[in-house]
Order: sequence, then C-alpha cells, then structure tokens
Amino acid sequence: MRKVMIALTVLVLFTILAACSQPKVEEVKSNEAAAASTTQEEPAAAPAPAAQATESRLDTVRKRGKLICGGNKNLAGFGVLASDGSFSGFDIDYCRAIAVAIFGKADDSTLEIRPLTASDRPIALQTNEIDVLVRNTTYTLSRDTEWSANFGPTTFYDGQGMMVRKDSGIEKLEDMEGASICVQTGTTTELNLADQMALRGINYTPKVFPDAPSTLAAFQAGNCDGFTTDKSGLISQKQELDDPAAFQILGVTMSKEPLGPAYAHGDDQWADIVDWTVYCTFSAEEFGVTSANVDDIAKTAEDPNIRRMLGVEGELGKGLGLDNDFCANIIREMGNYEEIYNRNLGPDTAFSVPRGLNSLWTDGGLLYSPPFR
Ligand SMILES: N[C@@H](CCC(=O)N[C@@H](CS)C(=O)NCC(=O)O)C(=O)O
Repeated sequence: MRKVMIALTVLVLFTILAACSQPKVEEVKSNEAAAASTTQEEPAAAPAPAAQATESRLDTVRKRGKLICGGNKNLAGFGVLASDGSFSGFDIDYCRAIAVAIFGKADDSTLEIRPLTASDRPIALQTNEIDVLVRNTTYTLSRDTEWSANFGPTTFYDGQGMMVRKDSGIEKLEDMEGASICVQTGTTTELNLADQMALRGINYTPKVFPDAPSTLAAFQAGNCDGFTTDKSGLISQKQELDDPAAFQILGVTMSKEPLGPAYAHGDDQWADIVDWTVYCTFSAEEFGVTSANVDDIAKTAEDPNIRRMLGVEGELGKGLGLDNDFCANIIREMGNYEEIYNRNLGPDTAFSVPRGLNSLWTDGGLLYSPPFR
C-alpha cells in the first residue's frame, strides 16, 4: 500500500511539473504536428484554401510583361498625354519607377499608362483594371475603406486652393459670398469646398464638371468666379489659361491633400514593392545618390546603408521578390526624388513649385524613408 502511495505521489508531481513547464515554440509546433498526424486518418488532402491563393500581382505583371498604371492625362507636371501619345509628369515618373523596379527598365513594352478621370479611380482599382494608381490622388480614410484600397507613401504633400481673376477684387474666401465656383466631380476638392464654405458661413453655387479641361474652360469663359482644386493643380492649370497673368491663386489653404500611389487590398508583397520604390527615391536623395553617380557609388560606397540600398550588400530586393539592385535600377533610370521633382515641377519648369513640405526630413520637410535594413 505504501509503495502504491509513493508511486501515485511521484506521478502527480511529475504531471504538475510537466504542466507548469512552458513548451518552446518548436515543441508546440511539433506537438501540433504530432496531434495532426494521429488525428488525421486520411493522408494530407488537397492544400487548404489559404495555400491556393490566387496568383500574386507581381507574377501577373511579370507574365503580362508590363505594368498597368492608372494615371492622369490632363494635368501637366503630374500626368499629361502629349499629341505623340506619350505621357509625362511627376506621377507618371512614379509609374515608371515601379516598372523599373520590376523589369529593370520602363518603356512602352513594360509600362502602360491608363488615363483615368477622378471618378474612374475607385472602379479601376476594384476591378483590377490597373495594378497601381498614381494620379494626384489624396489619401483619405473613406477611400482607404470604400475603395478597398491601400495608400503608399505620400509623394506630394498638397493642399486645396482657390484661383480667381485678379480684377475680381477677391482676396480671400470671405469675399466670395454669392459666388459661383467651378469644381471637378469625384474629387476631395468638391467635398472640402462644401465643408470650408459652410464653416465660414459663405453661400456659393458649385458648378461641377467631369474633368479638368471642362472645369477650366468654364472658368476661363467667365462662368464661375472661382476655380478650386489642389494647389499643385491650380499652378498647373493656370499655365493652360490664355492669359495666366490675369489670374491669381489666393493664399488660403483649404485642406490637407497628401497625394500618392494607391493599390487594391489583398497583396502585401505588391504593397511593399510600391512603397519601397517610393522610399528608394527618398533615400537616394538623402544619401546623395543620383542617376549620374549611382553606378560609381555602387562600386565605391562604404556606408552599409547605401550598399544595402543599392543591392551590393545583403538581399533586400530579393525579400520583395525583386532583383537586389532594384533601387539602383530605379535611380539610374528615373533619378532620385529631387531629380524626379525638378524634372517635372522644379525651378526650370513652367510651374516652379517650391519644395516646401516636399523636402526631405533632413531639410525640414516631411519626406522620410524607413531604413534600408
Ligand atoms: N487630389 C484630389 C483631386 C484630384 C483631381 O482629380 N484633380 C483634378 C483637377 S486638377 C484633375 O486632376 N483632373 C484631371 C482630369 O480628370 O481631367 C483627389 O484625389 O480627389
């Protein structure tokens, strides 16, 4: 009897000890595997639904051989279609940069720009008609949810403005009581205008148009007292007017308009590719890597941050499913952020938009890349 009692006590103590000791992760996994193998009578069946995931966007784009980027065709400086069928602009260059990240080059064989009006954007994303949207598009909460989209890093921090005729006597929004205002539909612009005028108690008549040319034409024809859109859009559109000097952009900023790329929900690898394409351009500017010196710097750089960014050290590109030198390719073909900005919007262009918030964080702006590590 005594022997039985001792044996029982030892067994209970052993059980308690076993229950109290936390299994390591590996143990949990192997225990789960063992449990699965003992409870599963049939050999492992077809892969679970998660394993049958649809083809990744990167694979689709590679198989197709080209990236389809939703862009603008009516906004010089950001996205505009020339009579020879070519697109150019700041946003278009970001479409190109993504194509370069994937294919090493961006030309008509690897990139198609699909021009979209403001209202076309959500459906183009939801139907997968485009792989990515880079079209002066403002990141907002409702778009994040209702468009079933995610937004990448902001490439251009903007705000909404108002343009009027210089001889109108209008200097501020409060001078616009009873005015009519030309605005494009399907935009944040239309909504912000309503908010801002209501907040100030100003009565106005919105005149709504489907695209930029019709909105601007109505304004130029004198059908509206004001024309409102993103300030970058106003600067660009002002140059399209017959007599730009007869118009002025008011000082007021009516909203925050962070513009950047957007892509459909559901493919994190794709999101990473778009995001790190943008960060590559910020980071290259920060490290002084340009289209002119990228190959030399790749050979001589000692700074591990630069070496990893350019793919001469580590395997960061591979982690995205790309070549390790994807960022070096982007910079060689497209240039860093400053080069892209200056080519399209800088002091030597008709727009000459000051960098302002679109400066690097090291220069007091908001552009900041997480580390290439
Ligand atoms: N950033 C705003 C406005 C974007 C927008 O569509 N702006 C107009 C006026 S500058 C435009 O680009 N129009 C070109 C077109 O569709 O013709 C948004 O995302 O809603």
